[in-house]
Amino acid sequence: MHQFLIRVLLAGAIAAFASAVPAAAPVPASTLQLRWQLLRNVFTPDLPNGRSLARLTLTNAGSTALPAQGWGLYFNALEGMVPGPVSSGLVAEQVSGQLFRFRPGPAFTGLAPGAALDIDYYHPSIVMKTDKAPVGPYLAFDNLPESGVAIADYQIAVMTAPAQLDTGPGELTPLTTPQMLHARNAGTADLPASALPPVFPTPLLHERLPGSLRIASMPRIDALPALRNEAATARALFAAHAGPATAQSTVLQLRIAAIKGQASPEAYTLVIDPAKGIRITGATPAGVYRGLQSLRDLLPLAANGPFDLAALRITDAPRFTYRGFQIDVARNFQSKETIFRLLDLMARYKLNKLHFHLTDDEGWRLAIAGLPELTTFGARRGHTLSVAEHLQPAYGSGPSLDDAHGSGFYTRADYIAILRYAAARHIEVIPEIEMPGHARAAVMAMRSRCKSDKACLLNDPQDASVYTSPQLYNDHVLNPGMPGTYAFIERVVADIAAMHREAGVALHTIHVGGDELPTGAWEKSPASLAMMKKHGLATSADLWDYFYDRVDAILKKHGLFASGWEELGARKVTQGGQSKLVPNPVFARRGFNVYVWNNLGDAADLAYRLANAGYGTVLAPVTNMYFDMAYNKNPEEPGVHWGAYIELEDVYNFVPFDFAPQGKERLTDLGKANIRGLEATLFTETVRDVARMDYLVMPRMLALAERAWASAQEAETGWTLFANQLGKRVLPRLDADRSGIAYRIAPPGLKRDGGHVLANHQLPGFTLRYTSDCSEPHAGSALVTGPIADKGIIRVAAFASNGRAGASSHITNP
Ligand code: TNX
Repeated sequence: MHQFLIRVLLAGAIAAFASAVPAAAPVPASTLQLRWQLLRNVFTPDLPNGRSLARLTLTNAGSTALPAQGWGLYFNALEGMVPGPVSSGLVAEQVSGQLFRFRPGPAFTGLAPGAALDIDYYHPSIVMKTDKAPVGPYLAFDNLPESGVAIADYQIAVMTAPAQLDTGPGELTPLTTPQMLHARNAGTADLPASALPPVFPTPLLHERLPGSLRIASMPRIDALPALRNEAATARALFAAHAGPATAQSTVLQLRIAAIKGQASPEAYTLVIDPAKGIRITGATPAGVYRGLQSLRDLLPLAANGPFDLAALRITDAPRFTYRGFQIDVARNFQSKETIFRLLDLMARYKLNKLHFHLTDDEGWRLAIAGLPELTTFGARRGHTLSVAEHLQPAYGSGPSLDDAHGSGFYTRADYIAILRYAAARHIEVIPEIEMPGHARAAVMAMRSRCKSDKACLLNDPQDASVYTSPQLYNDHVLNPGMPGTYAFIERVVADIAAMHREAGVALHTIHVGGDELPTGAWEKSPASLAMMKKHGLATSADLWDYFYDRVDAILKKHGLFASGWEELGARKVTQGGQSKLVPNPVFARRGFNVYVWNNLGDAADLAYRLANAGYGTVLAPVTNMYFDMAYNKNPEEPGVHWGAYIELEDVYNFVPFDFAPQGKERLTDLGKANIRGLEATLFTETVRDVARMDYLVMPRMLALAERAWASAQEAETGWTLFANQLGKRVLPRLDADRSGIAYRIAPPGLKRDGGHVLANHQLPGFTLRYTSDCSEPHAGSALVTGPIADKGIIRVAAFASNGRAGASSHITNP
């Protein structure tokens, strides 16, 4: 027999034996300890932007040696690591995407009980954020290839030393210091409450009228049956404030009528009349609902007993018809309850579109009738080398299939419940099905379903194309040459439409992805090439048009228009040797909505060019609206930063009709009419729990809401008003309502002045407390009431109205 064959048979026999007799893992992972630290950033002529040398220290705290061979230490890392031999005789390997492992090399001799191992390795770029450190570490042994055990005792050290913080001469952004914050905050005047608009977001028109209305009990709600939902909302608003309605109760009238001078279906008027009670008139039920959110803002923060509402009249309508928030539930799954919580928050601030990023490479999160593998396979992550039954761990979900963010999906009933919950708040859910890139979960799930049935596959098994996605995949794209691709999209679209019908909630569009198809994809796929030949297509770009033409036809059949990322309306062309995005004439004026995230470099005006070319355009610029970006460069600030650092001010200062730099294309009148509105996104690579979501989303969502709802205003006085509104009205109300939203409380600004320390805050209205004994300020620490004369390390933190503290700042007062 051929020697090679013998070896294969032998290996097979050993594998069969190994799986028949489950061996025990030689070292329990519970006795291993892992620590991560950044050693230093390294700059070389060939890598002028630098890379980071990091160290993982593995300590064996058990009584059994970790053997010289036969195991792997697995983890996820956002930008991966440099593969190849590392210190201590180990070898770094990419398993798939951003799943990496260290394996013992031939020289490794094992790790004895009590011994520690330093694993020094390189990250391919600079690690400024601990979020780029390895996450979800676990150990797997070769004799149990399908099971892994989490290393629970894992700690990541924050970077503080100069060698860790040096980002090289090419990187100009400094770390944010208390002095910088002080200078920035100093421009914000403290306004009296009487100067603030009565409700948030700032309404179009408001006027005080003489007198006030006394509320002593639940108002009697006078509304037609068509406003049953809004009447229930109204009752809930007063439930915390007033006893049961009586014959003497004031009246709250809810009406539908045209609002003079306002074309928006969300326009409303709200009148507090001392004689006639409260009246909210909406152009539609949505207008009434928005008016009720304004009424909530007028109620006292906490009431026991009667209270007075100042007489006033508000006439209000949104600036933009599209005021959206995108949540990615693919990377890290978020429960139905978390989505409800998000919808409640959006509704409060009059946002009206939930862009639901339901699928991506690392997860398919919606049950689709007749395609169970999408969720049995595509919605589950856990350690596996065979990838036969589910996906591998990602973003720190670890080896267990039970991780609540790695595994999970919405059943049909869950999705319908979410649609109805949103509809009751007049929020439209726009489901997104990612394609042709960002589709690995679907590709793998369908591969397991289709087995040898080639007509049902989404990928071409003969595809020899060479490409890499930003998440380091090369097997994650739908193939436009495979018939299964279109059958699949048809089935998914039909079932989503069916779910919306079942929910009684209209579906107008599906977001069909389009972002980041890597260069090189499809190019060496026989199926794609055959499709191109058949239809006389010359390039991959033509094949792209063919693909989306067919997707559009599927959507149209169901009465839907296409939405997608900017790539849906932009083509990559080469001009003067440079690759550039230009509006694609093929799909302009087809009724597509494009979501433009790229406003970097050459694409700074891409949104305007697309709008001018006839595309409905949603502005979601990465430099202002990507809430997965960290607030600033400081290592302890969570999030990523590939596009920008985004402070609250940066979201607020986004000027929708004039954000492209000088010399770039400006909006034409037609283009302006094509701007549908604004959207902020939360991609969730670093968002594994609700507290992190709150921190990244809030209060930045408030700046989005103000920009998207309120009419355009003067930027400078605008910020001062906005900051005062947040600090004195909006956030205290969120606290008083026991929303549980743990929004970010900015660290205070500090500076030395003479022998004193001056402290201020981003949001006037927050309480500042300090210590001078190195301890963290707490609710009992001294109040900052003026210049601080104490000496030593002065540490100051801001406190919300419910006593919750933000991160502290400190400065030395010698
Ligand atoms: C880019 S911009 C992506 C997402 C990532 C995000 C992380 C766009 C439409 N796609 O796949 O999650 O960056 O910031």
